Amino acid sequence: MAYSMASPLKIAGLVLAGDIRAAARLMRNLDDGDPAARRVLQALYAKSGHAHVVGVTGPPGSGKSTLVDRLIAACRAKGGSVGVVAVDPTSPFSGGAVLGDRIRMQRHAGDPEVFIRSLGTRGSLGGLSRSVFDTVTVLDAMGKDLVLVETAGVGQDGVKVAGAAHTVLVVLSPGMGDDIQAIKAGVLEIGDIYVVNKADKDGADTLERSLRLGLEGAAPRDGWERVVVRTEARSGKGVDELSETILRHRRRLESAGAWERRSGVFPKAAFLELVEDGLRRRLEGLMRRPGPWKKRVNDLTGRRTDPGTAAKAALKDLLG
Ligand SMILES: Nc1nc2c(ncn2[C@@H]2O[C@H](COP(=O)(O)OP(=O)(O)OP(=O)(O)O)[C@@H](O)[C@H]2O)c(=O)[nH]1
Ligand SMILES: [Mg+2]
Repeated sequence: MAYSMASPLKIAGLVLAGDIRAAARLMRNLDDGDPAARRVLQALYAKSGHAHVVGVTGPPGSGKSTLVDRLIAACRAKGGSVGVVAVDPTSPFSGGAVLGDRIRMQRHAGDPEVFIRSLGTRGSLGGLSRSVFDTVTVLDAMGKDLVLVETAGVGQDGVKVAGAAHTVLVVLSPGMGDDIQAIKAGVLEIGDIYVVNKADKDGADTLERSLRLGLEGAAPRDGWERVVVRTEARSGKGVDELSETILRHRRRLESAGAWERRSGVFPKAAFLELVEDGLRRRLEGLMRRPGPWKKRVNDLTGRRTDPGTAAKAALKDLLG
């Protein structure tokens, strides 16, 4: 339900005080594009910027959610609080049903220090990436020590957000084309930590070798040499080491003076997303109205001008 008269500051206060229902409602209203919810987010923003944001990405079915569930437990065991944003794939091929993530992480449902938000890959106004950015900001402002962002697929919408995290985990598993040709170049660039999950299965050694080979000679990022960690998320084997490696990455960023830079990637990406989104909407409105923009559209549809020329002129009109 959209907000009525309650002041943004009051709602922000409730969320900051740890009111779970107020937080859940805020996230829903942000997804629905409620302008009042946006004002609440603005009021919350100053409290964000403290969480360690960890992106968890990789092909569908590689075990990301199972691993996230284990990482939640590892963080809780040390007394940390956790927020999770899981983008549920709607693809029937992925092995993860729409409610899959919530079910896999169900055992944390009653823990007040854990907040899990699932987002569908469709259905949120203004795009999925924006929704994920907004949700991470709310969780961060709520004071979560660790925010895990699970997005399926490589090179898709949500990866933008996972890639803007402080620490990027790429989760792979054997049996999905284990040789390096199948591991696309982009994958070898995006990650800080490569997880060979389902290490109990045949092909894990081959996958690990291919990964190590692919990462050979890769330039360190922010003073960090990319690492490969083996896990069995289903049994929990290797998860402590992974959890330690995530912390080690954080400490490395801090000691290399790169924490601030990495922290800045996220708001910059969120800004770009909002600007893109706003421009597109503005433009779609203009193109429907009678006037010079409508004429531009007619010239395009009548093939009297080409899209490139029209776009160049349009950008000049919009941005100078
Ligand atoms: N054998 C084995 N199976 C695992 C392991 N980890 C996860 N699985 C199984 O792999 C399947 C997919 O796991 P998920 O955690 O849903 O994978 P996901 O990457 O989140 O999937 P999507 O969100 O659909 O992309 C489930 O049946 C898990 O039980 C593991 O270490 N070994
Ligand atoms: Mg999943």
